[in-house]
Amino acid sequence: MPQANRMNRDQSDVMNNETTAENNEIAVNSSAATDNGTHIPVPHGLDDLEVQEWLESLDSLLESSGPEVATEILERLRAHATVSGIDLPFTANTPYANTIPNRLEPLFPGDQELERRIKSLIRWNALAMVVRANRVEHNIGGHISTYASAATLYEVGFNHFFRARTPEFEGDTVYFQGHAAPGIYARAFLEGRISAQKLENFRRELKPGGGLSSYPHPWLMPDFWEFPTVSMGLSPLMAIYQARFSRYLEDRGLKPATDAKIWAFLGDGETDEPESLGAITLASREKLDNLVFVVNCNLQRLDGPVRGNGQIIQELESAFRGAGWNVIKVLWGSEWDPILERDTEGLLVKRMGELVDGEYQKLVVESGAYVRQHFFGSDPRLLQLVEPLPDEALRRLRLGGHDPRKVYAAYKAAVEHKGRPTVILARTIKGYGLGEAGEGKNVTHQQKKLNEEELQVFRSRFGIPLNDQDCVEVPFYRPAEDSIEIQYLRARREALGGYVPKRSVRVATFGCRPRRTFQGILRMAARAGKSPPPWPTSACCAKCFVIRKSASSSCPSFRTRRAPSAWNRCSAPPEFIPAWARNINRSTSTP
Ligand SMILES: Cc1ncc(C[n+]2csc(CCOP(=O)(O)OP(=O)(O)O)c2C)c(N)n1
Repeated sequence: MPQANRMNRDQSDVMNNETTAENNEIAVNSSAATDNGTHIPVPHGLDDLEVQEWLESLDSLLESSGPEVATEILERLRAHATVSGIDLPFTANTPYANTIPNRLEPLFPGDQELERRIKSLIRWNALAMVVRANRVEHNIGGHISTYASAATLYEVGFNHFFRARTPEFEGDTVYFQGHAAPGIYARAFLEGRISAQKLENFRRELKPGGGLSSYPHPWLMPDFWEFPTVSMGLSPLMAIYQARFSRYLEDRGLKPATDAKIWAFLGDGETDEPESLGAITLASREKLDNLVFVVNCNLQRLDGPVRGNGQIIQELESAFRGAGWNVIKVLWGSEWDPILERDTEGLLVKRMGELVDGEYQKLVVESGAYVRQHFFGSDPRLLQLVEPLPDEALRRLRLGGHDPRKVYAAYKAAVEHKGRPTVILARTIKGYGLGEAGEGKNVTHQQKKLNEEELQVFRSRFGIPLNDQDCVEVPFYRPAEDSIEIQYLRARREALGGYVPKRSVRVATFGCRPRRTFQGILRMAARAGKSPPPWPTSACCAKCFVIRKSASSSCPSFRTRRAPSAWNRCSAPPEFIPAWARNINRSTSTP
């Protein structure tokens, strides 16, 4: 097929938001003008003007009636097309574009510049922790690149979304991607919750003064981590069941209904673990709108691309949409918006969807001139769109997962979404900011040491106030307690109820039964001699259970509905008391 024809078919694909079926015949409108080589004939005699009119009428509908009405009309058109005999090809994919367009983005509520400075300090300390540990002990391990790619995804969460547990509110539950742990420690260091000594002993918890575990684990750090999230695949599966259990407790009146969310952060490579996607249909079947997945799509895993010859983001989108999830793609940063705006023909979005991940990874490590030639250069009209931009600006076109405004918009839409769980597919660069030391490179996952020059480049890029000499020592850096950064960071956490992650144990305790309670059983067991049968143990347990049910001094199980007065003596925190019991808590009436 000649290039010109292929392009026109592609263009109509974008309009349809579909992949054109292979058997769709393309009739070339040979009479269409080819002015300066950019006007290309379109199929079935449809000309550009007609396409433009359809697009404009959709735009005006959007403007006058909003996205809900526009969606309804498109759905009706689709249904009408089907009954009219048009065999629309099936696709679970939307174009390779942001789900939330620029014009529907909410205002970013924070101080973006200040948040960037805080994030830069966290980046530096996370890197310093791994580099220092590996200087002291060769091959101690740890990961720099995972957090480097996910920093914005976490910081927007910490500054605006993750609510801590308070006496009044159960708090959000956050499953952190295990390999991003250095960044979470580095934030806790700025918050004043983890000492420099502990950072120094990363991965060496038994050193004098204590250290930090490689990955999240409540056994190893019982006051900090709430869940283990490595091996990969654990957190998505646990998050689904956590969200479901939360709803179970609410539906049975065992805890008050709240809008608390369960967040799970995972890597795109991690989604290949069978546990990761194994229960996603359960989440949609149960309508778990208290659940948000954030997939950090840096397109890489251990030593290469997740899908060199395909598109992991599109693949995940169809898997999650097919399973009934709300999918939000955050692919392109704000710098792309004016270019997209100039592109009235949808050519850029089409082009974005053409590249496979291996090609995108190549663009990440190349110059702006290369991006111009090999990405925009596929069509003279695309080249025209970026003509005013210098090469350096093309190299610096950010991806969506590194843009706080885009990430904020996605998180806000996710927490407000009703009736379905949400997955956010955020595109990032693995090793973001490492430059020659590993930004977007296949080796980046294993990067644990940086040379002097690489450290200085990183320091300068993120504006860390260390001179050339000091910076090669990779010291931990924390601004003064009264600095604007620390004040801001503390204020944000205060507004969200406190620090996260933080593990606190709240188990209702049961008093010890007096020995005489079990006297009869013990006497009979004694008669059995040295090796009593197993029944005395179970008899003791049964006795405890009976006592618990009658709630003489413990929490009744919810089956004690017939004995509500038991709740009067219950020492459980109020949110554990069922709604029906709370109402009658001070009365003696039976519900
Ligand atoms: C079950 C399991 N298999 C393999 C590993 C080894 N491993 C550690 S990190 C990693 C790649 C992670 O890739 P991805 O999920 O894309 O995260 P990224 O670091 O790129 O953000 C692998 C395979 C593991 N930790 N757990």
